[in-house]
Order: sequence, then C-alpha cells, then structure tokens
Amino acid sequence: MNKRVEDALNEQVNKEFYSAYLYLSMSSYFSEKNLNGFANFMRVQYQEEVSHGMKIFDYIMERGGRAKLKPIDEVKLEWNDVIEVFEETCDHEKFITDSINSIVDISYEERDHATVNMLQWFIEEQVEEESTVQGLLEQLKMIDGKGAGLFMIDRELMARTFVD
Ligand code: OFO
Repeated sequence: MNKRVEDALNEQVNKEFYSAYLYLSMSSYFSEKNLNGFANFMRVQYQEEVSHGMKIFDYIMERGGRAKLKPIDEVKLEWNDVIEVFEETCDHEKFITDSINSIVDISYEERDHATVNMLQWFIEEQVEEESTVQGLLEQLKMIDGKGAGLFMIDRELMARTFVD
C-alpha cells in the first residue's frame, strides 16, 4: 500500500491504543472514588478504542501493508474532579477527529480511495463520540460535578455495555 498512507495509519493505531490506555486510567481513577458507573463508562470506552485500533491494524494488513507497533506514551493517573476528566476526554476526542481528518486528506492526495472509504466509519464514530462526551460534560457542569446529581448520572452509566 502507499507508504505515506501506511505510515499515517500506523500512527493512528498508536493513537487509538493510547486512547484506550488513557480511558482505562480514567476508569481506575473513578473506581478508586467509588464512582462505579463512571468507571464502567471509561472501561467500555477503553474496549471501543482497542477495537478502533484493531480495525486499522487489520486494514493495514488486508492492504498488504505492515502494522508497526510503537511505544505507547505514558498516561495521566490523577485528575482534580469528574469535570476535569470529561473536559480532557472532549479535548482528546477532538484531537482524534483532527487526526482522522488529516489521514483522509493524505489518502485523497495519494488517490487511495479505499482508505478514504474505510475512514468514513471513523468519521461517523467521531461525531457520536464527541457528542456523547460533550453531552455528559454539560450535564456534569449543570450539577457542578457533585451531590445527588452525580450519583444519578453514575447509576445511569452503569448500564453502558460494549458493542463492537
Ligand atoms: Fe475515541 O475514538 Fe477512537 O477513533
């Protein structure tokens, strides 16, 4: 496959696994605070990111490329509060959306329409992810990230399950 596209996809695999690692760290932070619904939400988020990474990994191989796994950067372990976690999650998802958009640009430049097509799934997924985390952030701000409202949201987030 085209080298520039292959390199960009390999970078994206790394970013997806970094995202997985980041969300798993957030899950651990929430568990320690006994916010088990938030911990569950971030654990499912972790599973989704692993599956995103694997989709691109498999695609590189399917196209005759070579998936090259690079070291995953260290992730944060502590946050000040639940609002800060969701602010960073929103920022991170916007960064991922920019990154996917850049690979679409490269794929157009290299006339790799199959990759443009494969990335459409990610573009739609990013719209959904950004909207979910932005919605949660707004709800959290309404309740100032604490009190009975926090426990109600926590209970709702217990219900989230991973669907591939
Ligand atoms: Fe959170 O998104 Fe992957 O791509």
